[in-house]
Amino acid sequence: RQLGPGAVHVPGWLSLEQQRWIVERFGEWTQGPVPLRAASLPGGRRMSVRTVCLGWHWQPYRYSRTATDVNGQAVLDFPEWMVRLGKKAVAAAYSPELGVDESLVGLSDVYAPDAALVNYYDDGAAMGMHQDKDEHSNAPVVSLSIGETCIFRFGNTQTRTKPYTDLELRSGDLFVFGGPSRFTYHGIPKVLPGTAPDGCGLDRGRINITMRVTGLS
Ligand code: MD5
Ligand code: FE
Repeated sequence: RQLGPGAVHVPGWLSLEQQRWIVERFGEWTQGPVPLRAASLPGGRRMSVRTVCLGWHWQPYRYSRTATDVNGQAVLDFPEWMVRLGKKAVAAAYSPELGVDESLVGLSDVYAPDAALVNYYDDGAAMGMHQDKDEHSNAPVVSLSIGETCIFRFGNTQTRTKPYTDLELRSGDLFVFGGPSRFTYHGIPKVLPGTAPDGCGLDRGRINITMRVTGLS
């Protein structure tokens, strides 16, 4: 379950009940001040993934408190329950039983995410290979998946090409990316239509929540 140093996959970490509850919150977030939007890249192309943000609004290459590229509104606060869930996620992934490096064990107590990017993939959506380096912090990123299964491509820190490992992320899976793996190139080549499990709360598409520490104030 450790794909690289500090990159830990915990399949089935969320219960179906937790997944359904989060899908309900997702419905509220998308009806909040800033709607789901497909971000525009500097070249002018639009991403196929749509995102709603909590705490800080993300646009390619920067974070802000207001969605200046959408409607100028301030984003919703980062919820306290999600801070607690993030700490639990880091504790679950970085446990000595899983064989992670000593230096990562105990990180969960100080882990305090302040931004979440909530991505929605409909059938056909994908995300190209990239690094997450808009944060001014090297704290871990916590990733939670709900709904349809996707192919996740975990690459290397040097190039956006091979070598990489492809694996499936399923509804309820946790992934934590920290330590030496924090700046690994990664992407989502595809989502597998019709694979959402009964009872996860989502019929179509895939939700991914990433919790981050922006390092901003
Ligand atoms: C997703 N989201 O499934 C993925 C999960 C994004 C994004 O990539 O930027 O919104 S998070 C995967 C991730 C995050 C940080 C570091 C690494 C992977 N990594 O080092 O491989 O929508
Ligand atoms: Fe990413």
